[in-house]
Amino acid sequence: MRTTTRTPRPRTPFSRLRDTPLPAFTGRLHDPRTATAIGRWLGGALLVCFVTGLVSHFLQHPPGWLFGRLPARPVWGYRVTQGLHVATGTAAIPLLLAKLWTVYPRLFAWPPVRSVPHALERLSVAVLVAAAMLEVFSGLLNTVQWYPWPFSFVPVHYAVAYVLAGALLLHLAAKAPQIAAHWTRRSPGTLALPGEERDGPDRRALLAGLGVAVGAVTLTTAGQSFTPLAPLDLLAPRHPGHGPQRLPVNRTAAAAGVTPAALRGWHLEVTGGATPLRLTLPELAALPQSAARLPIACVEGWSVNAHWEGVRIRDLLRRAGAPPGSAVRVVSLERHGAYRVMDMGAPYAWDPLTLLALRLNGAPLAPDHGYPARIIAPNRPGVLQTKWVARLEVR
Ligand SMILES: Nc1nc2c(c(=O)[nH]1)N[C@H]1C(S)=C(S)[C@@H](COP(=O)(O)O)O[C@H]1N2
Ligand SMILES: [Mo]
Repeated sequence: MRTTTRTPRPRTPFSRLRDTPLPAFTGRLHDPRTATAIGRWLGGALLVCFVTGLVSHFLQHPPGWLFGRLPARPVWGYRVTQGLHVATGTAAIPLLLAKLWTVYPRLFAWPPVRSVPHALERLSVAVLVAAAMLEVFSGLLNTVQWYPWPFSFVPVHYAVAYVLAGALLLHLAAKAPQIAAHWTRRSPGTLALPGEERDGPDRRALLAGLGVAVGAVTLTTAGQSFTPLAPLDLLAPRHPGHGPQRLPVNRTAAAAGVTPAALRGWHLEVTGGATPLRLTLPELAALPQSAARLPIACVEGWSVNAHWEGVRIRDLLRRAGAPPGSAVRVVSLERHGAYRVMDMGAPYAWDPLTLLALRLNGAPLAPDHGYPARIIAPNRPGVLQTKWVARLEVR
């Protein structure tokens, strides 16, 4: 891009600013065709990210009417939707930066405001850019569990998603004629539209470079949830095989304050049914054991399949005299922490694959994986796979 620092200024109500120099942009790729070509990919990534984000939100925080209706199948459902959420959100970052580079000369358009509709359109673009930047970068920092802001991540990330979706729809409506005009590539022989470069080596190089950047970011991070790419997993915060018992850990026993002293005299209580239970670990291990191959799929984007063994929650519920179809509240012996208490609707609680797991990948649970007992259920976010379980309450 070549930039000069002075451009003649027409007389306008802003002529007080007449002598302020404005940059003039003669770079050939800041045109609507490039903006449209990049916008298509960015729009696709944001659409997938938005839909999978809604899935994640409703699985984690279901409203009352949905609570007992969430499906426990397919077992890998959340693994796929959350893997896509984090992968498309990550890919959106280079796409968004390239899109902003393409259009930023319009920041310096003169006059800055031509009419009331024009002012509103510029305002909506400001909201769009701010929401998009906040959304993708807060999501990126969440994947590394870094929260350098005073607000709580989940409600803000969720609310800004709607602001972004609304601003994006408005933007697409306002730009519909230009998008339609620039959707397809024009071959070198045909006439370019006003203000537009023909597709040539410049644009091809820019778009190819952007494709390489998106591909590189995706290939070096998607392995955290898509196991075939695990050998290329260089930039993701987690590697699927790294951790005790070949499973990553989000919160260690030490971080949760689950010490050997806290575990002394541990037993499981099942309350709220006709025949409340109180079981020691040897008593639990003597009950009929079941096995399940299920993933931990963390909301932060990593996921791994594992082999779990333990007692079916539904067997414990039956023994405790719980009415069929009841829901369960699971309480961890962890004292503080957002994931100490977890509610489970009937479709999960009575599913034959939902276990109070005692063993992982052929050995007793490591302390960091929830020893002596933890929940593992199909098609659920990792945050709800409660570790260090102390009590099940029939609801
Ligand atoms: N009691 C309790 N259970 C918990 C957590 C926690 O902080 N406390 N973290 C959850 C999260 S966010 C995830 S992703 C999984 C991870 O399980 P793992 O550490 O065994 O891989 O445990 C979940 N269970
Ligand atoms: Mo998690």
